[in-house]
Amino acid sequence: MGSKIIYFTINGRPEQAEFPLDCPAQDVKDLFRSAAEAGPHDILKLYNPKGNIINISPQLAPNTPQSSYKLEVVAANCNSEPLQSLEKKILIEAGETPAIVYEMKRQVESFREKLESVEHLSWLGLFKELSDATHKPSPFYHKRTLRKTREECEHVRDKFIQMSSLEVSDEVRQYLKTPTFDNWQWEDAEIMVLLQVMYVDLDFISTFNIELEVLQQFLYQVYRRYNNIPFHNFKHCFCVTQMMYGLIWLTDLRSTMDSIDLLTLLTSAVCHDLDHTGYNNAYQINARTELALRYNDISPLENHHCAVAFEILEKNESNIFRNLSTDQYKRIREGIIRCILATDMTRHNEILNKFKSILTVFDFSSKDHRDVLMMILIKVSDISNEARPMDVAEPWLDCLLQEFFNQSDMEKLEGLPVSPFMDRDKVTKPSSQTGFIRFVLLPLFMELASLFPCLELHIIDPVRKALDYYTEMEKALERDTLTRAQSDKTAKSKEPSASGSKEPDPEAEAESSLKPTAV
Ligand code: BYE
Ligand code: ZN
Repeated sequence: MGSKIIYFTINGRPEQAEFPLDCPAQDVKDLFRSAAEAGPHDILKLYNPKGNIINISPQLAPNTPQSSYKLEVVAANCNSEPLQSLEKKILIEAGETPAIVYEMKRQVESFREKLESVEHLSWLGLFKELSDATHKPSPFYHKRTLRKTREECEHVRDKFIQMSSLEVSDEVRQYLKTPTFDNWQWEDAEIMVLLQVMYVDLDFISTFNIELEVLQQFLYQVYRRYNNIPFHNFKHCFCVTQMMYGLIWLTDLRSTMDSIDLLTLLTSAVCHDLDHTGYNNAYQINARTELALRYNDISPLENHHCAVAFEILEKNESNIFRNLSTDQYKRIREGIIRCILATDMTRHNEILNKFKSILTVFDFSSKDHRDVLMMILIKVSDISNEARPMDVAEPWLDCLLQEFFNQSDMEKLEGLPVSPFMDRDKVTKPSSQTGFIRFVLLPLFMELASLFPCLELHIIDPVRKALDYYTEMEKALERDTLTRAQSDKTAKSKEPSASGSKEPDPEAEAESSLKPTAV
């Protein structure tokens, strides 16, 4: 039988471990324990390059020195002072330490660990990776890392300008019109070129007399004002815009709507999440943020995205509408505001019901009807990840849950209400997604497909596949939880005083990748 080599670093020092493929689990753990020079009561944490904690087990995926794991030791016996003296007092009075004190100690310990290890809480100044002498904790740490730096922006802008003079192939131009497009293959500067291609290929440049430098400046300002957050970032902006672009071609919207409507749709998609900070409206309102205050709790985020859009469009050098007539500009501004405000999911039923009520008599010559359709189109594009191929869609769900979990962590820390669907202790990938697809996505998509039957194939079928996929994953997860509970029971009955080994059963690890990513 062969052996396996695992590359990892400990305190920045590269190490490699070799063990036979049939090595017992305990031996593998001991191997890492000695590499870390850790004591028997220390806790070992192994991270993959993505920053997720992974199990130390014989099933560890082999890696290369370039994708090495990171091993960390956490001393287990650094109890907090007040608890220790409390424990002593109780010990004197009660004779033995009650279980509840142990439980309390465990909770304090796990909370401390979280404060020290969760990067997005690093502005608290407790984050391990930053707690060297050079790092000055600041309450603005989060604000500083949220925004893109000037260097980053200018680098991407220069690359974009350089690339935009190159010809984009017909093959890519066609691929860009389909919902199967894979956003993960393209870097930000390339994405900006692709956005430019969309404006060109819909003939907006000639129809509205848009100068190429103005379009480029506009796209650059948009890029700059999407923040570095897990989900509502520039790549999300691109995906939503690209889905809108795909829908325009698939439904042959150019034959039923005028260019102003199409320009409104595409530009609304581009701008619809500008300067999102990763915290939703409920948070804005509960935390009484500046945005909630400014917009009186009425769609604070969407109002802000829209205001930032027109801040960019107010500048002559980035105003792609600067050659439009006053009337045209008025119409497009009204349309963009309507579309972006329609992306507030608390208005979902209101908008869907309005669409349903006009569907049977839908008339493209009615402005009211077209306005509702445009709101539906941006809503569909906005939440359409699951209409994409599985390997494109699934990472987006990980990103979304990570952003949600970051928010709920902050809410817990600030004592604000926590939405159950954002709570990492309550939500799993499949449980959240099956409900969402059944009750939100499919009902919405099916109404649109009843107006445009060709969409059945392009967006409904993949969503149905995704539902099957997550339903299977949910079942597997349930089985996994059951076996885990059973093997826990047998382990306890075999060895009543088994101490310490809290690591999960390595046999259950095969399925553990189905659980939501630990963040
Ligand atoms: C929505 C609202 C705000 C931000 F947890 C994002 F189950 C979304 F609710 N989107 N966009 C795409 C989604 C998706 N929400 C969900 N699934 C998506 O695919 C469900 C969520 C994971 C949860 Cl609706
Ligand atoms: Zn969005």
